[in-house]
Amino acid sequence: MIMSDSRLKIAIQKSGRLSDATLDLLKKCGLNLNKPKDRLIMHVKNMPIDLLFVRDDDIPGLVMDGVVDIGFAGDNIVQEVKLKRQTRGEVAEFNLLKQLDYGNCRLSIAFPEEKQYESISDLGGKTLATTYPYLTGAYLKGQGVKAKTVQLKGSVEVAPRAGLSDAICDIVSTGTTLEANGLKEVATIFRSSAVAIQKPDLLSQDIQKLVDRLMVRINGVMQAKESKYIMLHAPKTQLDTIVDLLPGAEKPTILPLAGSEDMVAIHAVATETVFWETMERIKALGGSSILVLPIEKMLG
Ligand code: PRT
Ligand code: ZN
Repeated sequence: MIMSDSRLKIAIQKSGRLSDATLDLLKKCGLNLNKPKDRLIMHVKNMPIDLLFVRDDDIPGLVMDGVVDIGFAGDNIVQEVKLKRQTRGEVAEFNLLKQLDYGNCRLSIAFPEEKQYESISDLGGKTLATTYPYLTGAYLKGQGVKAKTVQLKGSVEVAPRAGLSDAICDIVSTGTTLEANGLKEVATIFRSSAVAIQKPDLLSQDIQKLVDRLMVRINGVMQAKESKYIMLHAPKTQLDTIVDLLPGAEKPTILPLAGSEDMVAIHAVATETVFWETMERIKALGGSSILVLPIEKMLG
């Protein structure tokens, strides 16, 4: 299978932490697709889009070189590749389309628990194992610390115990891996999430239109995830107080309730989390039949 120039080319991680969330997002945007088993390229049936399944490390470069139009990758790997390419004098441009709401993590320096650590200057003359030598090097340089980095593609957390380094700089999400390996997090150097990036060169008009449409849909999916549809019955006397309690709901719909003179129905979209406490307060004000429903898509 080959990729065609008349179709939007998107690179996503083949298998890893970002794969399912990215495929899920694209499906919610209306792309008709199933995860292929061992295929590199997949043609989306209902839209002129081709998906390229690759390793996350390759995605930023494919976008910067214009081999694909768009890529979904962790910002950590995007920034690392950018710094690496800049250092080597290679093409390192891209356009950030959207910071996404998954793949959240941080790149942190961690030190063995039993070793004394006061401040970042304690790293002077030390060796750090990391998958991100450019981001780590830039941070240390910015802090005025002269330390050495050794690049490891995996199992970074075992490097100090294996005698390969004094400390590490690795991706942390819950902190469980550091703890399990007797390491303490001493400095966060970068906060990351998945991002959608676009190649720097101009796209053809049709392809750019498709990208714009996709971005509107991505925004709609992300907005819908944060929002909830609220329906409830409220006494007319408490209407204003109850409407004020609804989080981020601007213009609620107020409807008469059949067979009731003093109660109305309120329908509203809340753009923030609706907490149990809010619902309890509404109930205490005489509200009833309080429903909080998920929203699948939002437009406009
Ligand atoms: O095969 P391929 O090269 O595509 O994948 P990969 O193995 O290099 O990457 P993968 O799938 O592990 O991660 C892809 C992206 O997910 C990363 O570039 C980050 O942007 C993001 N991400 C989010 C994470 C984590 N959370 C994460 N916890 N990437 C890695 N980890 C690892 C970390 O390296 C460490 O080993 O999980 C461990 C720490 O997790 P906690 O929860 O114990 O702190
Ligand atoms: Zn990788």
